[in-house]
Amino acid sequence: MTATTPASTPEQHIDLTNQTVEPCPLTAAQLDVLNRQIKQWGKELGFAHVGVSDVDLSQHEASLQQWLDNGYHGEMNYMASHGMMRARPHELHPGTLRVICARMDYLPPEAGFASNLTHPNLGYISRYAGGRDYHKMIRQRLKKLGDKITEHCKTLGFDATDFRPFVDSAPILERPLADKAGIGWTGKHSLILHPEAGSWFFLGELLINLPLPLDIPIEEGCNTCVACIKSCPTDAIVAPYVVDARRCISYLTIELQGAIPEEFRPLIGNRIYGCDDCQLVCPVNSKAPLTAESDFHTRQALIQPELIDLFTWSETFFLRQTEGSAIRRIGHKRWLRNIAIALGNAPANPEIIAALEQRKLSDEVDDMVIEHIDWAIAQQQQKAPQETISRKTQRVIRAIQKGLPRDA
Ligand code: B12
Ligand code: SF4
Ligand code: SF4
Repeated sequence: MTATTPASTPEQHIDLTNQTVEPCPLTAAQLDVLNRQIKQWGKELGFAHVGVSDVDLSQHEASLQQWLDNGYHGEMNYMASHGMMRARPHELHPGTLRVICARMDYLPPEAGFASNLTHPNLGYISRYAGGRDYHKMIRQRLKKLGDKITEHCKTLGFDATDFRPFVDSAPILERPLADKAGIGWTGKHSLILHPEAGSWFFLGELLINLPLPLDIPIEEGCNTCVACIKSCPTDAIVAPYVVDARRCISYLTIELQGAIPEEFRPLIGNRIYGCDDCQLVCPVNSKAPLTAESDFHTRQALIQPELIDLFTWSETFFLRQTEGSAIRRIGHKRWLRNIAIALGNAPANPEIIAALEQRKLSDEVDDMVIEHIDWAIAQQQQKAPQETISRKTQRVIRAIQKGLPRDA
Protein backbone atom coordinates (compact mmCIF):
# COMPACT_ATOMS: atom_id res chain seq x y z
CA MET A 1 0.00 0.00 0.00
CA THR A 2 2.84 2.38 0.71
CA ALA A 3 5.45 3.74 -1.61
CA THR A 4 8.85 5.00 -0.61
CA THR A 5 10.73 8.13 -1.49
CA PRO A 6 14.24 7.59 -2.79
CA ALA A 7 16.92 7.75 -0.12
CA SER A 8 19.00 10.87 -0.09
CA THR A 9 22.73 10.35 -0.38
CA PRO A 10 24.60 10.98 2.87
CA GLU A 11 25.87 14.31 1.49
CA GLN A 12 22.38 15.39 0.50
CA HIS A 13 20.79 14.30 3.73
CA ILE A 14 18.77 17.19 5.17
CA ASP A 15 18.50 17.13 8.93
CA LEU A 16 15.28 18.92 9.91
CA THR A 17 16.18 18.70 13.57
CA ASN A 18 19.35 20.78 13.49
CA GLN A 19 21.18 18.02 15.28
CA THR A 20 24.88 17.46 15.04
CA VAL A 21 24.90 13.88 13.85
CA GLU A 22 27.66 11.62 12.65
CA PRO A 23 27.50 11.47 8.84
CA CYS A 24 26.22 8.07 7.75
CA PRO A 25 28.61 6.49 5.27
CA LEU A 26 25.98 4.19 3.72
CA THR A 27 25.07 5.01 0.14
CA ALA A 28 21.53 5.62 -1.06
CA ALA A 29 21.56 2.22 -2.74
CA GLN A 30 22.70 0.51 0.47
CA LEU A 31 20.01 2.32 2.48
CA ASP A 32 17.42 1.24 -0.07
CA VAL A 33 18.43 -2.41 0.25
CA LEU A 34 18.47 -2.09 4.04
CA ASN A 35 15.01 -0.53 3.96
CA ARG A 36 13.63 -3.53 2.09
CA GLN A 37 15.41 -5.86 4.48
CA ILE A 38 13.89 -4.07 7.49
CA LYS A 39 10.38 -4.63 6.09
CA GLN A 40 11.18 -8.31 5.56
CA TRP A 41 12.71 -8.77 9.03
CA GLY A 42 9.71 -6.95 10.50
CA LYS A 43 7.37 -9.50 8.92
CA GLU A 44 9.50 -12.38 10.18
CA LEU A 45 9.28 -10.90 13.69
CA GLY A 46 5.47 -10.85 13.53
CA PHE A 47 4.83 -7.24 12.50
CA ALA A 48 2.09 -6.99 9.91
CA HIS A 49 3.34 -3.69 8.54
CA VAL A 50 6.52 -1.66 8.97
CA GLY A 51 7.00 1.89 7.69
CA VAL A 52 9.54 4.66 8.09
CA SER A 53 8.88 8.27 9.04
CA ASP A 54 11.08 11.27 9.68
CA VAL A 55 11.10 12.96 13.10
CA ASP A 56 9.30 16.16 12.15
CA LEU A 57 6.01 16.37 14.05
CA SER A 58 6.05 20.16 14.30
CA GLN A 59 2.62 20.41 12.68
CA HIS A 60 1.16 18.48 15.66
CA GLU A 61 2.70 20.58 18.42
CA ALA A 62 -0.09 23.17 18.51
CA SER A 63 -2.89 20.57 18.65
CA LEU A 64 -1.06 18.58 21.33
CA GLN A 65 -0.64 21.77 23.39
CA GLN A 66 -4.33 22.62 22.87
CA TRP A 67 -5.32 19.11 24.00
CA LEU A 68 -3.27 19.53 27.18
CA ASP A 69 -4.50 23.10 27.77
CA ASN A 70 -8.07 21.81 27.56
CA GLY A 71 -7.23 19.35 30.31
CA TYR A 72 -8.29 16.41 28.11
CA HIS A 73 -5.52 14.26 29.63
CA GLY A 74 -7.31 14.30 33.00
CA GLU A 75 -5.16 12.67 35.68
CA MET A 76 -2.62 11.30 33.17
CA ASN A 77 0.01 13.77 34.33
CA TYR A 78 2.68 11.92 32.41
CA MET A 79 1.06 13.27 29.25
CA ALA A 80 1.96 16.83 30.24
CA SER A 81 5.23 16.22 32.01
CA HIS A 82 7.56 15.93 29.03
CA GLY A 83 6.80 19.24 27.36
CA MET A 84 6.96 19.02 23.57
CA MET A 85 9.31 16.02 23.68
CA ARG A 86 6.30 13.94 22.57
CA ALA A 87 6.48 15.67 19.24
CA ARG A 88 10.28 15.63 19.07
CA PRO A 89 11.64 12.08 18.93
CA HIS A 90 15.17 13.44 18.40
CA GLU A 91 14.99 15.15 21.80
CA LEU A 92 13.84 11.94 23.41
CA HIS A 93 16.72 10.03 21.85
CA PRO A 94 19.39 12.37 20.46
CA GLY A 95 20.78 11.43 17.08
CA THR A 96 17.47 10.01 15.87
CA LEU A 97 16.90 10.65 12.18
CA ARG A 98 14.12 8.19 11.43
CA VAL A 99 11.36 6.35 13.23
CA ILE A 100 10.64 2.80 12.11
CA CYS A 101 6.95 2.31 12.92
CA ALA A 102 5.47 -1.15 13.28
CA ARG A 103 1.97 -2.55 13.55
CA MET A 104 1.04 -5.75 15.38
CA ASP A 105 -2.52 -7.06 15.02
CA TYR A 106 -4.35 -8.12 18.17
CA LEU A 107 -7.91 -9.09 17.17
CA PRO A 108 -8.49 -12.49 18.78
CA PRO A 109 -10.54 -15.21 17.05
CA GLU A 110 -14.16 -15.53 18.16
CA ALA A 111 -14.17 -12.01 19.55
CA GLY A 112 -17.88 -12.29 20.37
CA PHE A 113 -18.30 -8.53 20.58
CA ALA A 114 -22.06 -8.37 20.06
CA SER A 115 -22.92 -11.41 22.15
CA ASN A 116 -20.90 -9.93 25.01
CA LEU A 117 -22.44 -6.45 24.82
CA THR A 118 -25.94 -7.95 24.45
CA HIS A 119 -25.71 -9.68 27.82
CA PRO A 120 -25.48 -7.11 30.60
CA ASN A 121 -24.76 -9.83 33.17
CA LEU A 122 -21.43 -10.51 31.44
CA GLY A 123 -18.36 -8.31 31.79
CA TYR A 124 -17.05 -6.74 28.59
CA ILE A 125 -13.24 -6.57 28.40
CA SER A 126 -11.64 -4.62 25.59
CA ARG A 127 -10.28 -7.10 23.06
CA TYR A 128 -6.73 -5.82 23.21
CA ALA A 129 -6.49 -6.85 26.86
CA GLY A 130 -7.79 -10.42 27.02
CA GLY A 131 -4.38 -11.99 26.38
CA ARG A 132 -0.77 -11.25 27.27
CA ASP A 133 0.40 -7.69 27.90
CA TYR A 134 1.77 -6.41 24.61
CA HIS A 135 4.32 -3.88 25.86
CA LYS A 136 7.19 -6.20 26.71
CA MET A 137 6.62 -8.53 23.78
CA ILE A 138 6.57 -5.78 21.15
CA ARG A 139 9.54 -3.99 22.69
CA GLN A 140 11.59 -7.21 22.62
CA ARG A 141 10.74 -7.80 18.96
CA LEU A 142 11.67 -4.22 18.09
CA LYS A 143 14.96 -4.69 19.90
CA LYS A 144 15.60 -7.79 17.77
CA LEU A 145 14.87 -5.75 14.67
CA GLY A 146 17.35 -3.11 15.86
CA ASP A 147 19.99 -5.80 16.48
CA LYS A 148 19.53 -7.16 12.95
CA ILE A 149 19.94 -3.68 11.48
CA THR A 150 23.06 -3.10 13.57
CA GLU A 151 24.57 -6.39 12.39
CA HIS A 152 23.75 -5.61 8.78
CA CYS A 153 25.31 -2.15 9.02
CA LYS A 154 28.45 -3.65 10.54
CA THR A 155 28.88 -5.85 7.49
CA LEU A 156 28.83 -2.63 5.45
CA GLY A 157 31.55 -1.09 7.62
CA PHE A 158 29.28 1.15 9.73
CA ASP A 159 29.39 0.30 13.40
CA ALA A 160 27.74 3.37 14.93
CA THR A 161 24.10 2.30 14.52
CA ASP A 162 22.12 3.54 17.48
CA PHE A 163 18.48 2.70 18.14
CA ARG A 164 15.84 2.69 20.90
CA PRO A 165 12.57 0.78 20.88
CA PHE A 166 9.33 2.27 22.23
CA VAL A 167 5.85 0.93 22.81
CA ASP A 168 2.99 2.96 24.17
CA SER A 169 4.41 4.17 27.45
CA ALA A 170 7.04 6.45 25.92
CA PRO A 171 6.45 10.18 25.67
CA ILE A 172 6.10 10.15 21.90
CA LEU A 173 3.16 10.77 19.55
CA GLU A 174 2.91 7.27 18.13
CA ARG A 175 -0.14 7.85 15.96
CA PRO A 176 1.09 10.88 14.00
CA LEU A 177 4.36 9.00 13.43
CA ALA A 178 2.50 5.91 12.19
CA ASP A 179 0.38 8.15 9.97
CA LYS A 180 3.53 9.65 8.43
CA ALA A 181 5.09 6.18 8.02
CA GLY A 182 2.13 4.99 5.92
CA ILE A 183 0.84 2.52 8.52
CA GLY A 184 -2.63 3.99 8.13
CA TRP A 185 -4.59 7.20 8.24
CA THR A 186 -5.81 8.97 11.39
CA GLY A 187 -9.47 8.10 11.86
CA LYS A 188 -11.98 10.51 13.36
CA HIS A 189 -11.77 8.44 16.55
CA SER A 190 -8.06 9.44 16.52
CA LEU A 191 -6.84 5.85 16.04
CA ILE A 192 -4.74 4.74 13.08
CA LEU A 193 -6.56 2.57 10.58
CA HIS A 194 -5.65 0.93 7.31
CA PRO A 195 -8.02 0.13 4.43
CA GLU A 196 -7.21 -3.60 4.57
CA ALA A 197 -6.27 -4.00 8.22
CA GLY A 198 -8.78 -1.86 10.10
CA SER A 199 -7.61 -0.56 13.46
CA TRP A 200 -7.25 -3.61 15.74
CA PHE A 201 -3.52 -3.26 16.14
CA PHE A 202 -0.83 -1.99 18.47
CA LEU A 203 1.90 0.38 17.42
CA GLY A 204 5.58 0.27 18.29
CA GLU A 205 8.57 2.30 17.15
CA LEU A 206 12.30 2.03 16.71
CA LEU A 207 14.07 5.39 16.88
CA ILE A 208 17.21 5.12 14.78
CA ASN A 209 20.13 7.23 13.57
CA LEU A 210 20.07 6.09 9.93
CA PRO A 211 18.74 8.30 7.10
CA LEU A 212 16.51 5.53 5.71
CA PRO A 213 14.17 6.26 2.78
CA LEU A 214 10.79 7.55 3.93
CA ASP A 215 7.41 5.94 3.36
CA ILE A 216 4.52 8.00 2.12
CA PRO A 217 1.31 8.49 4.14
CA ILE A 218 -1.78 6.78 2.77
CA GLU A 219 -4.82 8.73 1.77
CA GLU A 220 -7.36 9.57 4.45
CA GLY A 221 -10.45 7.40 4.01
CA CYS A 222 -13.10 8.44 6.56
CA ASN A 223 -14.76 10.74 4.06
CA THR A 224 -18.22 11.73 5.35
CA CYS A 225 -18.53 8.91 7.88
CA VAL A 226 -19.02 9.93 11.52
CA ALA A 227 -20.14 6.57 12.96
CA CYS A 228 -17.51 6.50 15.71
CA ILE A 229 -18.35 10.00 16.89
CA LYS A 230 -22.07 9.24 17.01
CA SER A 231 -21.68 5.85 18.71
CA CYS A 232 -19.31 6.73 21.53
CA PRO A 233 -21.31 5.91 24.69
CA THR A 234 -19.92 8.90 26.60
CA ASP A 235 -19.50 11.41 23.75
CA ALA A 236 -15.75 11.36 24.34
CA ILE A 237 -14.89 12.17 20.70
CA VAL A 238 -15.52 15.85 21.15
CA ALA A 239 -14.48 16.76 17.58
CA PRO A 240 -13.11 14.75 14.67
CA TYR A 241 -9.64 13.42 15.70
CA VAL A 242 -9.97 14.74 19.25
CA VAL A 243 -10.76 12.54 22.27
CA ASP A 244 -11.41 14.08 25.67
CA ALA A 245 -9.80 11.28 27.67
CA ARG A 246 -11.72 12.28 30.80
CA ARG A 247 -14.90 11.09 29.10
CA CYS A 248 -13.45 7.97 27.47
CA ILE A 249 -14.42 4.64 29.08
CA SER A 250 -10.90 3.41 28.47
CA TYR A 251 -9.57 6.21 30.67
CA LEU A 252 -12.34 5.90 33.25
CA THR A 253 -11.94 2.15 33.74
CA ILE A 254 -8.16 1.86 33.32
CA GLU A 255 -6.31 5.11 33.93
CA LEU A 256 -8.44 6.88 36.52
CA GLN A 257 -7.27 6.00 40.03
CA GLY A 258 -10.17 7.17 42.14
CA ALA A 259 -13.95 7.39 41.86
CA ILE A 260 -15.58 7.31 38.45
CA PRO A 261 -17.79 10.42 38.10
CA GLU A 262 -21.45 9.45 38.54
CA GLU A 263 -22.58 11.00 35.26
CA PHE A 264 -20.60 8.34 33.36
CA ARG A 265 -21.52 5.27 35.38
CA PRO A 266 -24.83 4.40 33.66
CA LEU A 267 -23.18 4.99 30.26
CA ILE A 268 -20.40 2.50 30.93
CA GLY A 269 -22.84 -0.43 30.76
CA ASN A 270 -21.01 -3.74 31.21
CA ARG A 271 -17.60 -2.47 30.00
CA ILE A 272 -15.32 -3.34 32.90
CA TYR A 273 -11.94 -2.80 31.22
CA GLY A 274 -11.57 -0.46 28.27
CA CYS A 275 -14.00 0.06 25.42
CA ASP A 276 -14.08 -0.85 21.75
CA ASP A 277 -17.24 0.85 20.53
CA CYS A 278 -15.63 3.43 18.26
CA GLN A 279 -13.81 0.61 16.49
CA LEU A 280 -16.79 -1.74 16.46
CA VAL A 281 -18.91 0.62 14.39
CA CYS A 282 -16.09 1.51 12.02
CA PRO A 283 -16.82 0.12 8.55
CA VAL A 284 -13.10 -0.19 7.82
CA ASN A 285 -12.86 -2.94 10.45
CA SER A 286 -15.02 -5.29 8.38
CA LYS A 287 -11.84 -6.58 6.71
CA ALA A 288 -9.59 -6.60 9.75
CA PRO A 289 -7.30 -9.64 10.05
CA LEU A 290 -7.17 -11.83 13.15
CA THR A 291 -4.00 -11.78 15.20
CA ALA A 292 -1.22 -14.20 14.29
CA GLU A 293 -0.07 -14.21 17.93
CA SER A 294 -1.60 -16.84 20.19
CA ASP A 295 -0.40 -14.69 23.13
CA PHE A 296 -3.17 -12.20 22.27
CA HIS A 297 -5.93 -14.80 22.38
CA THR A 298 -8.41 -14.18 25.19
CA ARG A 299 -7.74 -16.20 28.33
CA GLN A 300 -10.36 -18.78 29.22
CA ALA A 301 -11.45 -17.02 32.42
CA LEU A 302 -12.06 -13.79 30.50
CA ILE A 303 -14.21 -15.19 27.69
CA GLN A 304 -17.78 -13.94 28.25
CA PRO A 305 -17.25 -13.86 32.04
CA GLU A 306 -20.21 -13.56 34.44
CA LEU A 307 -20.00 -10.31 36.39
CA ILE A 308 -21.06 -11.96 39.62
CA ASP A 309 -18.24 -14.52 39.32
CA LEU A 310 -15.64 -11.85 38.60
CA PHE A 311 -16.86 -9.86 41.59
CA THR A 312 -16.09 -12.75 43.92
CA TRP A 313 -12.43 -13.01 42.83
CA SER A 314 -10.19 -12.44 45.84
CA GLU A 315 -7.13 -10.26 45.37
CA THR A 316 -4.89 -13.33 45.30
CA PHE A 317 -7.08 -14.99 42.67
CA PHE A 318 -7.25 -11.77 40.65
CA LEU A 319 -3.45 -11.51 40.63
CA ARG A 320 -3.12 -15.13 39.58
CA GLN A 321 -5.69 -14.88 36.78
CA THR A 322 -4.22 -11.67 35.40
CA GLU A 323 -0.53 -12.65 35.61
CA GLY A 324 1.25 -11.24 32.54
CA SER A 325 -1.88 -9.37 31.44
CA ALA A 326 -2.40 -5.60 31.13
CA ILE A 327 -5.46 -5.93 33.38
CA ARG A 328 -3.25 -6.61 36.40
CA ARG A 329 -2.01 -3.02 36.32
CA ILE A 330 -5.30 -1.56 37.55
CA GLY A 331 -5.14 -3.64 40.73
CA HIS A 332 -7.90 -5.46 42.57
CA LYS A 333 -9.67 -2.39 43.98
CA ARG A 334 -10.24 -0.70 40.65
CA TRP A 335 -11.25 -4.09 39.25
CA LEU A 336 -13.97 -4.27 41.92
CA ARG A 337 -14.89 -0.61 41.33
CA ASN A 338 -15.47 -1.28 37.62
CA ILE A 339 -17.44 -4.48 38.18
CA ALA A 340 -19.60 -2.78 40.81
CA ILE A 341 -20.64 -0.22 38.21
CA ALA A 342 -21.47 -2.95 35.68
CA LEU A 343 -23.51 -4.79 38.33
CA GLY A 344 -25.39 -1.56 39.03
CA ASN A 345 -26.14 -1.37 35.31
CA ALA A 346 -27.26 -5.02 35.03
CA PRO A 347 -30.97 -5.94 35.03
CA ALA A 348 -32.59 -5.89 38.48
CA ASN A 349 -31.73 -9.08 40.30
CA PRO A 350 -31.79 -9.88 44.06
CA GLU A 351 -28.71 -12.11 43.59
CA ILE A 352 -26.75 -9.10 42.41
CA ILE A 353 -27.82 -7.07 45.44
CA ALA A 354 -26.78 -9.94 47.70
CA ALA A 355 -23.36 -10.18 45.99
CA LEU A 356 -22.86 -6.44 46.38
CA GLU A 357 -23.85 -6.53 50.07
CA GLN A 358 -21.55 -9.50 50.63
CA ARG A 359 -18.57 -7.73 49.04
CA LYS A 360 -19.03 -4.73 51.32
CA LEU A 361 -18.29 -6.98 54.29
CA SER A 362 -14.94 -8.21 52.93
CA ASP A 363 -11.66 -6.64 54.05
CA GLU A 364 -10.58 -6.18 50.42
CA VAL A 365 -12.65 -3.03 49.83
CA ASP A 366 -11.84 0.57 50.72
CA ASP A 367 -14.08 3.67 50.92
CA MET A 368 -13.81 4.24 47.19
CA VAL A 369 -15.01 0.73 46.32
CA ILE A 370 -17.76 0.86 48.97
CA GLU A 371 -19.08 4.10 47.50
CA HIS A 372 -19.36 2.38 44.09
CA ILE A 373 -21.03 -0.65 45.67
CA ASP A 374 -23.59 1.61 47.37
CA TRP A 375 -24.26 3.32 44.07
CA ALA A 376 -24.78 -0.05 42.40
CA ILE A 377 -27.17 -1.24 45.11
CA ALA A 378 -29.20 1.96 44.75
CA GLN A 379 -29.33 1.45 40.97
CA GLN A 380 -30.49 -2.12 41.42
CA GLN A 381 -33.18 -1.12 43.89
CA GLN A 382 -34.70 1.64 41.78
CA LYS A 383 -34.68 -0.25 38.47
CA ALA A 384 -37.65 -1.69 36.64
CA PRO A 385 -37.07 -5.47 36.21
CA GLN A 386 -36.64 -5.44 32.42
CA GLU A 387 -34.56 -2.28 32.05
CA THR A 388 -31.33 -3.25 30.27
CA ILE A 389 -28.91 -1.86 27.71
CA SER A 390 -28.95 1.68 26.36
CA ARG A 391 -30.29 2.53 22.91
CA LYS A 392 -26.84 3.61 21.80
CA THR A 393 -25.39 0.22 22.74
CA GLN A 394 -28.28 -1.52 20.99
CA ARG A 395 -27.35 0.40 17.85
CA VAL A 396 -23.70 -0.61 18.27
CA ILE A 397 -24.77 -4.26 18.63
CA ARG A 398 -26.79 -4.06 15.40
CA ALA A 399 -23.83 -2.44 13.64
CA ILE A 400 -21.54 -5.27 14.79
CA GLN A 401 -23.98 -7.97 13.71
CA LYS A 402 -24.27 -6.40 10.29
CA GLY A 403 -20.72 -5.15 9.74
CA LEU A 404 -18.58 -7.66 11.64
CA PRO A 405 -20.51 -10.96 11.43
CA ARG A 406 -17.35 -13.06 12.00
CA ASP A 407 -16.58 -11.22 15.24
CA ALA A 408 -20.15 -10.69 16.45
C1 B12 B 1 -3.00 8.56 26.36
C2 B12 B 1 -3.49 7.41 25.51
C3 B12 B 1 -4.82 7.06 25.61
C4 B12 B 1 -5.84 7.94 26.35
C5 B12 B 1 -6.18 9.14 25.45
C6 B12 B 1 -6.57 8.76 24.02
C7 B12 B 1 -6.36 9.82 22.98
N1 B12 B 1 -7.14 9.73 21.93
O1 B12 B 1 -5.44 10.65 23.09
C8 B12 B 1 -7.00 6.92 26.60
C9 B12 B 1 -6.79 6.27 27.95
C10 B12 B 1 -8.39 7.51 26.55
C11 B12 B 1 -6.71 5.90 25.50
C12 B12 B 1 -7.67 5.06 24.99
C13 B12 B 1 -7.43 4.12 24.01
N2 B12 B 1 -6.25 3.75 23.50
CO1 B12 B 1 -4.64 4.71 23.89
N3 B12 B 1 -3.02 5.60 24.05
C14 B12 B 1 -2.62 6.71 24.66
C15 B12 B 1 -1.16 7.04 24.38
C16 B12 B 1 -0.29 6.59 25.57
C17 B12 B 1 -0.89 8.52 24.07
C18 B12 B 1 -1.87 9.15 23.05
C19 B12 B 1 -1.67 10.63 22.93
O2 B12 B 1 -0.55 11.08 22.77
N4 B12 B 1 -2.75 11.40 23.03
C20 B12 B 1 -2.67 12.84 22.95
C21 B12 B 1 -3.33 13.29 21.67
C22 B12 B 1 -3.32 14.81 21.58
O3 B12 B 1 -2.53 12.79 20.66
P1 B12 B 1 -3.17 11.99 19.41
O4 B12 B 1 -4.51 11.51 19.67
O5 B12 B 1 -2.15 11.04 18.93
O6 B12 B 1 -3.43 13.26 18.54
C23 B12 B 1 -2.81 13.64 17.42
C24 B12 B 1 -3.73 13.46 16.22
O7 B12 B 1 -5.07 13.33 16.60
C25 B12 B 1 -3.41 14.68 15.45
N5 B12 B 1 -4.54 15.44 14.97
C26 B12 B 1 -5.20 16.41 15.59
N6 B12 B 1 -6.09 16.93 14.77
C27 B12 B 1 -5.98 16.29 13.58
C28 B12 B 1 -6.65 16.45 12.39
C29 B12 B 1 -6.31 15.62 11.32
C30 B12 B 1 -7.01 15.81 10.03
C31 B12 B 1 -5.31 14.62 11.47
C32 B12 B 1 -4.95 13.71 10.33
C33 B12 B 1 -4.64 14.48 12.69
C34 B12 B 1 -4.99 15.33 13.73
O8 B12 B 1 -2.64 15.57 16.22
C35 B12 B 1 -2.63 15.14 17.53
C36 B12 B 1 -1.39 15.58 18.22
O9 B12 B 1 -1.68 16.78 18.82
C37 B12 B 1 -0.90 6.18 23.09
C38 B12 B 1 0.53 5.68 22.94
C39 B12 B 1 1.42 6.81 22.50
N7 B12 B 1 2.49 7.01 23.21
O10 B12 B 1 1.12 7.48 21.53
C40 B12 B 1 -1.91 5.02 23.24
C41 B12 B 1 -2.60 4.47 21.96
C42 B12 B 1 -2.96 5.67 21.14
N8 B12 B 1 -3.79 3.83 22.45
C43 B12 B 1 -4.12 2.81 21.77
C44 B12 B 1 -5.31 2.07 21.99
C45 B12 B 1 -5.40 0.70 21.35
C46 B12 B 1 -6.35 2.61 22.76
C47 B12 B 1 -7.78 2.06 22.92
C48 B12 B 1 -8.36 1.47 21.64
C49 B12 B 1 -7.79 1.02 24.07
C50 B12 B 1 -9.15 0.46 24.42
N9 B12 B 1 -9.73 -0.39 23.60
O11 B12 B 1 -9.69 0.77 25.46
C51 B12 B 1 -8.55 3.33 23.37
C52 B12 B 1 -9.12 4.11 22.18
C53 B12 B 1 -9.74 5.43 22.52
C54 B12 B 1 -9.60 6.45 21.40
N10 B12 B 1 -10.62 6.59 20.56
O12 B12 B 1 -8.54 7.09 21.29
C55 B12 B 1 -3.13 2.49 20.66
C56 B12 B 1 -3.72 2.91 19.31
C57 B12 B 1 -3.39 2.00 18.14
C58 B12 B 1 -4.03 2.51 16.87
N11 B12 B 1 -4.51 1.60 16.05
O13 B12 B 1 -4.08 3.68 16.61
C59 B12 B 1 -1.87 3.36 21.12
C60 B12 B 1 -1.05 3.94 19.99
C61 B12 B 1 -1.00 2.43 21.99
C62 B12 B 1 -0.16 1.47 21.17
N12 B12 B 1 1.16 1.57 21.26
O14 B12 B 1 -0.64 0.65 20.43
N13 B12 B 1 -5.46 5.95 25.09
S1 SF4 C 1 -13.03 3.86 23.44
FE1 SF4 C 1 -15.27 3.98 23.85
S2 SF4 C 1 -15.51 5.73 25.20
FE2 SF4 C 1 -13.45 5.89 24.30
S3 SF4 C 1 -13.72 7.17 22.48
FE3 SF4 C 1 -13.97 5.07 21.78
S4 SF4 C 1 -16.18 4.68 21.93
FE4 SF4 C 1 -15.75 6.50 23.14
S1 SF4 D 1 -16.11 5.05 12.06
FE1 SF4 D 1 -16.07 6.25 10.15
S2 SF4 D 1 -15.29 8.28 10.80
FE2 SF4 D 1 -14.81 6.84 12.44
S3 SF4 D 1 -12.74 6.16 11.98
FE3 SF4 D 1 -14.13 4.65 11.05
S4 SF4 D 1 -14.39 5.39 8.93
FE4 SF4 D 1 -13.52 7.09 10.11
